[in-house]
Amino acid sequence: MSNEEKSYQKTNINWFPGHMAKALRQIKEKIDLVDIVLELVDSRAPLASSNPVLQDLIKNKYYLRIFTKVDLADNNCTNEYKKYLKKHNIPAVFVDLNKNDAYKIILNQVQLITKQIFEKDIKKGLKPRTIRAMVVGIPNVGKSTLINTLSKRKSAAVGNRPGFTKAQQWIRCKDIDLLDTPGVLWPNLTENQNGVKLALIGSIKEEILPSLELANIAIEFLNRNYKDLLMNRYNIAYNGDFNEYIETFATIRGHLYPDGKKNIERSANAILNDFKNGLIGKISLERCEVDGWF
Ligand SMILES: Nc1nc2c(ncn2[C@@H]2O[C@H](COP(=O)(O)OP(=O)(O)O)[C@@H](O)[C@H]2O)c(=O)[nH]1
Ligand SMILES: [Mg+2]
Repeated sequence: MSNEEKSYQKTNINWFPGHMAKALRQIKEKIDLVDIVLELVDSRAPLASSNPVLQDLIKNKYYLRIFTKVDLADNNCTNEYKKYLKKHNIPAVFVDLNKNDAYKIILNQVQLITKQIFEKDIKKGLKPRTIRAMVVGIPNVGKSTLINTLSKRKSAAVGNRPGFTKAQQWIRCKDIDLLDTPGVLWPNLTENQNGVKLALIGSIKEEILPSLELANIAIEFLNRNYKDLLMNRYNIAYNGDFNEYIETFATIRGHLYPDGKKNIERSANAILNDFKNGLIGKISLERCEVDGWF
């Protein structure tokens, strides 16, 4: 373990688990090979899904934050983030990775940010080499989707490129080369109910809380902030009593055990799946510079 990791473990963080240390070590080992780090965060909870120590590690590297799943997030919240980032000159893009234009948006921004690296070559009339990037992020934010789609857009002839001794490490795409192992980071679970939010968006296993408790939190949050969406989806009035709500839900859905008893566990999971997959509507769990929303 490096001194840096040790100091992270000592000073910063008691939530810092071993696999996080490993991911950061891998990133550190490879960071010099790339021009830019692409960190994917979930637009529905961009703070909870970003990595708090990544910034320290990548210090002088070019860096782009990619807000994925913007199609699932609340447009009002997304616009607040956009405004904030613009005001503070922080490079970021907001994309639905299932849409084709996402890749153009990302590549354009990457080229813009890394332009300086290649300015000398361009001035000399040389063809600049391909940009090299590293994709990092917590589970389920879209790393594989991004990498798979970019690599499918590969141009037919990718020539031998000098400087790649270990060619197999790289996924060569049309306008960008990606390191083939995405850095899977571990989020900070203890602050600001991050763990609960990340369970709700599907980035960590729900076992952080029993599904009934998690569904209870989801319903109360939705009732507070997205009452109409909640009502539209299930058509059950929420009067503040979750047990009553989930029992009604189980009855309507026919979630029953063979003996006729209500299977409210199944109902809770149905709600959590709907939430995770965006079926209740465009919902954000965090707002920019607004506390107490979740
Ligand atoms: N709606 C939506 N779904 C996405 C988006 N990006 C990824 N997904 C889905 O999210 C899930 C996790 O994506 P994946 O690429 O496996 O995430 P990884 O764990 O970071 O590699 C998959 O079902 C993707 O289809 C997006 O921008 N919008
Ligand atoms: Mg993956």
